[in-house]
Amino acid sequence: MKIENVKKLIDEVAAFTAASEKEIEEFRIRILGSKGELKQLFAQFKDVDPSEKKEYGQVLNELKQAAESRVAELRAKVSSKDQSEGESIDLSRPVNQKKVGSRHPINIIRNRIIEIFHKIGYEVSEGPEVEDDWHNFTALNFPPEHPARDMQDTFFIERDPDMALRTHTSSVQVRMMESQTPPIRTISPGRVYRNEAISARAHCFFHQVEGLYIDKDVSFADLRQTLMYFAQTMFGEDTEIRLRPSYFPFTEPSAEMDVSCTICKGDGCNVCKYTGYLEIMGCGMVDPNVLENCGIDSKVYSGFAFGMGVERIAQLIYNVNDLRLYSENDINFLEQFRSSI
Ligand code: 2NL
Repeated sequence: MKIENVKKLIDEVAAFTAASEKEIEEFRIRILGSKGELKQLFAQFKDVDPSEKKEYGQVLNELKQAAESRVAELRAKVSSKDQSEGESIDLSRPVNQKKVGSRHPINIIRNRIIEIFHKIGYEVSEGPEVEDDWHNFTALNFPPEHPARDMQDTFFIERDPDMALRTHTSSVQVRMMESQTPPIRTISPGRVYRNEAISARAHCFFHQVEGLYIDKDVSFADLRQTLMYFAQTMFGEDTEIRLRPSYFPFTEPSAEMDVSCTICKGDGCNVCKYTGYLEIMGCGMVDPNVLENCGIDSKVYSGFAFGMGVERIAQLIYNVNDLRLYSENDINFLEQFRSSI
């Protein structure tokens, strides 16, 4: 073996690079292993010309050192690379969060209304959206020629003119009165339908919550107090209410309830049209005819009822100025509403 060749091998060892532990180990075995090149070169030592023995011995030792330090160097490089890859994971970074949906504003407000009445003993009742004439109109004292019975106002079912999409959830309360004996305290939330052209202020469906309380000696004062509790819980303790005479076929006397304006607190602004008040629901004492129609003795029992549009309440709480937003599934609109209920 020529000394030149050993020197070439040293250069080769110095230039060797590897990216993995496996490659480094193969290299180590090739040069430094028990059957490796260094071993073979040492074995040839005895055949070297005595004049060259000293230099030959030196270059072999050089080769051994060069190979050992190159292996050590490369190992350090590979393991530090592994480590730095570990460090590049930022453990404090938040995980990709699953997007949690938000409740629909109509749902949030409906649930709040239900909760407020639940606290004073009202239970939730539900019923069909496709209703017969009796439960939607006749039992509720609608005269035969009442305009609500007109095709212009109500969606009738073509196959069966006795059936229509309910125009209010009073139909649910008729069912409650027919099937239960007083005292009855019930709240009926649900979707109702009216045959209207769709605009910012009108829609062909909306959501109602109606309430009904039937017992002995229920008075208009009880109605007023119940609605005051509702208004102050919903809109704030300093809210004032106002009852104005009105008319519904199913209540007598009937009234509209206004609350002091949630924006200007009664001073006058463009939301309340400078009246200081906002109309939020209709109410009244249940007409004795309605009680009798539902099998309740009107000489023993009396009651009050009220009905409100959920969209209207939501409009006041959230300042929504276009009813269509509630049913267009616009994600930018819907994502603004966060609620625990
Ligand atoms: C409104 C007005 C109202 C009722 C609903 C009712 C139910 C029965 C008997 C008598 Cl079973 N009345 N409900 C009473 C007065 C008004 O709703 O403007 N709703 C959006």
